Amino acid sequence: MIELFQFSWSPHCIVARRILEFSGHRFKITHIPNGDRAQIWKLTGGAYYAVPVIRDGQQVIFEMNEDSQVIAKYIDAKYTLGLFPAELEGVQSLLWRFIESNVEGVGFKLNDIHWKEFVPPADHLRFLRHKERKFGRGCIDQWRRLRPSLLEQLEAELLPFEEMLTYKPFLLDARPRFVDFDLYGMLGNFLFSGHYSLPKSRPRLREWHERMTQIKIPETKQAK
Ligand SMILES: N[C@@H](CCC(=O)N[C@@H](CS)C(=O)NCC(=O)O)C(=O)O
Repeated sequence: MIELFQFSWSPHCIVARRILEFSGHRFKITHIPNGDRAQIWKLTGGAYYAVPVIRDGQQVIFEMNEDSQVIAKYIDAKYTLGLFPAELEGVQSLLWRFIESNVEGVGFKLNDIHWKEFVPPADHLRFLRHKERKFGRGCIDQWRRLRPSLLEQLEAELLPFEEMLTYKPFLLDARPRFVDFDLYGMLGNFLFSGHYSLPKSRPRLREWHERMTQIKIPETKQAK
């Protein structure tokens, strides 16, 4: 059985988790404290400290660089999920770069505004220090002040996806492909605090999100 090492609000972990749920196969979740990656470090023989990581028997799988999708491709190949069809090569790579920069880059700030509600107190110091070392002192207060404009920015970043869903139930096709899960994960991080919903001006995206929350592989078999 695949074991997923994750923390709940991580956008990339939500991608991996939703793909595993979609596969319909049983899997195990192991929660890693955001601020303490010792278990990941040990598991990967000192090669990696980020999440997600998956373990499948003797194999430990993690990303090679910012743009690799090793975990999704591993699960896809193991369970024949059809998330990376050859005819969508390249298009998906371009899209996931956009999704993981433009959508994630705004969504995580909006979620982080509410960090004290979901980061366990024992991890507060490490969480804040990690953010401030990367984004500067007072960054989270600044994002709180910028909340209305960040929401506007996210709405604008989501317009191309709303357009893509005009004639299709999923972003590229009649069934979900990898980029659907990728967008779902980045939005899952934005929505994690429970303080937001998807913009009303993006009704097709809202319906897609409902579909993406429920869908399992057997339902997609007709739409190969
Ligand atoms: N490209 C990687 C990115 C993974 C990543 O950035 N994970 C974050 C959590 S969402 C992380 O663990 N970052 C390192 C850290 O927080 O120290 C993937 O798709 O898995």
